[in-house]
Amino acid sequence: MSLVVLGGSVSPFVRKVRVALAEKGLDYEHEQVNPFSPPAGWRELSPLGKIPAFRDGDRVLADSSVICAYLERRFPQPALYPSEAYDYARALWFEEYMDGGFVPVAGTKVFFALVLKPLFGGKPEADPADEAVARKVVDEELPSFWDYLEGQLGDREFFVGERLTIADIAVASPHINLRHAGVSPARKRWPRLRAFLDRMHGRASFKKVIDEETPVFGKRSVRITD
Ligand SMILES: N[C@@H](CCC(=O)N[C@@H](CS)C(=O)NCC(=O)O)C(=O)O
Repeated sequence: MSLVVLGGSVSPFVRKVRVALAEKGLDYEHEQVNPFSPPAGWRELSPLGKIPAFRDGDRVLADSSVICAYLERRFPQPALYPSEAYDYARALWFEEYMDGGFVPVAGTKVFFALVLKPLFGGKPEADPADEAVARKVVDEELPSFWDYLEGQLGDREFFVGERLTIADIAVASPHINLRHAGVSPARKRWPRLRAFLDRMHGRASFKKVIDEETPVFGKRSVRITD
């Protein structure tokens, strides 16, 4: 068996696949691919040009949600998707809420501006104008996502059912990008969500990727939330 994840570690979508593989106890190879300067033939692996792509022997797939769904059928245990119909759909909903709703806001307007842009530009700090925009997004756009997540989680340990699902992985993954940018949901206002993130980021599957990424991406000196 040879499983290969292709895509830069810092992508929340690549991370989602890597954490799912780790939670299933699967070994895999990881090839770093920058979607903005991809290797020759990249579109044959990823027709939309995005990361991640995935290889299982001579089978090729793209899109983190598709890859995770494939992994679930191919390696059913431990299950990362609930079996009950409504719970299953709810888990998919949280995955979509994060991938399609949260990441476009948090990833581009905060993480890219505060971390990747200065890093690629060889600058020690973010551009003050970008930082001002990021602060505004953190103050005005992210709270409604965090309010929703806090309410949906309630007093439970996981977002859907009694054990870890793809919903939890999808919620926790892009919050690592925010963490690299010095941003987290404030403990006082979103205590359950923040405790959930602490629990998730402390799991071996997440800790491994965090330990790998933090020396490269987590060097910001400015923290814009507590
Ligand atoms: N729905 C896709 C989204 C993947 C995605 O947007 N990846 C970003 C990096 S985080 C990318 O490859 N961007 C390059 C581009 O849009 O050309 C998934 O879940 O895999």
